Amino acid sequence: MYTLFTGLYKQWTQKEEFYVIILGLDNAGKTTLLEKIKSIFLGVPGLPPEKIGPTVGLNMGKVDIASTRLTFWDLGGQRELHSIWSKYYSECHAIVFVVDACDRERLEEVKTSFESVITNDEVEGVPVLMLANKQDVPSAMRMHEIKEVFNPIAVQLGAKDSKVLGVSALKGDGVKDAVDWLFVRLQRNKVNRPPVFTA
Ligand SMILES: Nc1nc2c(ncn2[C@@H]2O[C@H](COP(=O)(O)OP(=O)(O)OP(=O)(O)O)[C@@H](O)[C@H]2O)c(=O)[nH]1
Ligand SMILES: [Mg+2]
Repeated sequence: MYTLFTGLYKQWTQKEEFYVIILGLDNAGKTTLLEKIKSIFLGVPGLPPEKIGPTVGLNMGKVDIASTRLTFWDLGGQRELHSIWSKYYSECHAIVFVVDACDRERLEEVKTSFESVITNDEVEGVPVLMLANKQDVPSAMRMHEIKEVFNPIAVQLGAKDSKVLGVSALKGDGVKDAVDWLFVRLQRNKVNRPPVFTA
């Protein structure tokens, strides 16, 4: 009896947890995004932008939506840290790839990096959300420009759920929509990548 009740209690109190990795080149705005997600969904002020430095290891943030927990892993984007990204592929449930839409000079580098992520066998079937960040800057590439560049690559995603959204991680514009998109796709993709359960 004890076991039965314990089991039921656990079932009622446990949350489904999904892991979301945030990737992209250095300076794309990944940590700023994570801080904004935390401030929107946890209702507490995130780290002020001037206190955010380049990420050397990783940052983590947990957000609960209803009975679901989204755990975000923000990984460092400097070139020498890219080899670490793949260690998270087999366990992740979704990928957010952040692009600095103001940085036209590094577009080729971004394309190569994005392509190597999405064509890795270990991310097979994982939803991919590309965020064209820094849309608050007037000179930033707009959505049609970004899509023109990345849609030919995204074709390789095959059956994977994917989307390109414009955001400003700094101001918060589009950030809630981005997390909402992820939430729906994570639920929809449970058969391919089941959640883990957490107390
Ligand atoms: N104007 C503008 N600046 C932004 C935005 N998001 C980030 N930044 C700025 O871009 C710079 C880099 O932001 P980070 O969040 O540290 O970038 P990162 O991708 O985490 O960089 P690494 O940790 O090195 O991989 C900082 O100066 C941010 O204030 C945005 O939406 N708009
Ligand atoms: Mg960072």
